[in-house]
Amino acid sequence: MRTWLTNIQWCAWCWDTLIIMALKNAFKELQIESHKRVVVSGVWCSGKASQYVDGYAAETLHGRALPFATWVKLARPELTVVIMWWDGDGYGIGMGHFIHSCKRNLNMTYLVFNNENYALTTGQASPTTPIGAKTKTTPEGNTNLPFDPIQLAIDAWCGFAKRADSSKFAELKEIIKEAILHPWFAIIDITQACPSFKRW
Ligand SMILES: Cc1ncc(C[n+]2csc(CCOP(=O)(O)OP(=O)(O)O)c2C)c(N)n1
Ligand code: SF4
Ligand SMILES: [Mg+2]
Repeated sequence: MRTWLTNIQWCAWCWDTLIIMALKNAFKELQIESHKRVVVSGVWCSGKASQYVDGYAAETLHGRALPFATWVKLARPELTVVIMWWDGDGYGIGMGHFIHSCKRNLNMTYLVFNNENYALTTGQASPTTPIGAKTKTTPEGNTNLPFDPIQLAIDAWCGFAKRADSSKFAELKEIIKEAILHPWFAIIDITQACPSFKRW
């Protein structure tokens, strides 16, 4: 029997799967049925993440998931809108949209899968790569200070900003539920292991 898990195209040991499972369980426990929710993703290790969750889904362009989701929320305010973005996607090319979405504070939930590198393109430094980390673009160690997305979100008047860890499944699921129930824009920056390229 094929299930959503057998269709997943990430590395077998990727922790992205845990985040998807936490989101699916959060939807179930909050009784948000598939026709009442939209999951919007950008481009990253697998833009297919939005396709691994039942319901309306959109796989958009790199860095452009937030404007797409904003349009969906304005057109259909009764729907629960969850955006899945990645550190390169959301804090790099999509950074401007991130700040303005915090300021606009529409009722949407923004999950950032933060693996501290550009994994799809095989391991370059991202805006959250720590100082000293060796990547393909920083072979002698990263010399740029990483962004603190939570501090940035708070400074931009985001309604809800929390950090979570994909290895703490139950806690992550509860934070996702809290974020979905929050009436304003809610961001969760989720620490995510990427065994293939994050080696620090
Ligand atoms: C406009 C545009 N620029 C560049 C790319 C190439 N590209 C694809 S994924 C990616 C970065 C992925 O990093 P991240 O968003 O952190 O996701 P991860 O793969 O780490 O999960 C880049 C630069 C693209 N697809 N579109
Ligand atoms: S490269 Fe990293 S983030 Fe991408 S699927 Fe593999 S383990 Fe996951
Ligand atoms: Mg990344």
